[in-house]
Amino acid sequence: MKVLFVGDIHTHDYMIEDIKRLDKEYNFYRIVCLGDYVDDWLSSGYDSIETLNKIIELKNSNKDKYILLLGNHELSYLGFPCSGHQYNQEKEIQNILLKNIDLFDLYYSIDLGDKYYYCTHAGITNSYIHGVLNKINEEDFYLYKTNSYIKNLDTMNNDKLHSLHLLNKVSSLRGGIDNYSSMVWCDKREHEYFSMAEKYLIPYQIIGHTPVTTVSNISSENGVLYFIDTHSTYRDGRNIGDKSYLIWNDDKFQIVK
Ligand SMILES: [Mn+2]
Repeated sequence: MKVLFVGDIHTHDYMIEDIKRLDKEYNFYRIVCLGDYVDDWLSSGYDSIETLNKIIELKNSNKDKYILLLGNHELSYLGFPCSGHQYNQEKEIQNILLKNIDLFDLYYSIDLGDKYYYCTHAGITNSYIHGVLNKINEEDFYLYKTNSYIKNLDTMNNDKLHSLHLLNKVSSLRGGIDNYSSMVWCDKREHEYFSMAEKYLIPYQIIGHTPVTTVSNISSENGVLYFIDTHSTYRDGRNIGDKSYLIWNDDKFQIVK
């Protein structure tokens, strides 16, 4: 089984060509896009619309193969604006997202080797589990104990438009005032801090959102967190990362271009 993981696209159309090229070469079982399709330092609202339409077209071409997750920049057009928000075309971007909301997910989980990996835009910390996911339904928490947060993730995903406020948790590392960040906002530094301090409740994850110079991971005794946003740029358009992709190739992870 082969799987492609795609980090933040941010209107970079060359990435959609990369996806098609790599799929011809590997014939992936799944292609998981980790969100943030819209908004870039140097792009316009029209670029966001174009990229969004292209990614939706891909999804519609094979709904099982393509997994589209939502990022904080999509949330920006669903009621929680963040930096980079393109006000001129905001209604049009919002309409595209609302019309196609069933094509998007908040998370995706997949069995790779003998490990169960959770993919989200920014990663799920223990703090977010304790602070939000375990509290959605206190009664269920006592009934289901350890796996209630997984059940609540699913509940959120099935009712996305009524769960968006639960994603609006932003720590000071990303300019917010909350004590921890949600799974579309969490900075890599929060994961580094917690993975050293305590065992992760969701120990295997694949994460975008924080730009990295190449696909990299934080591994600890109980798990591995992969960071794959290698395509984001500085404000002036210079690349931060090396534009590499993470793939699962039958029995192991590989980094490809
Ligand atoms: Mn992001």
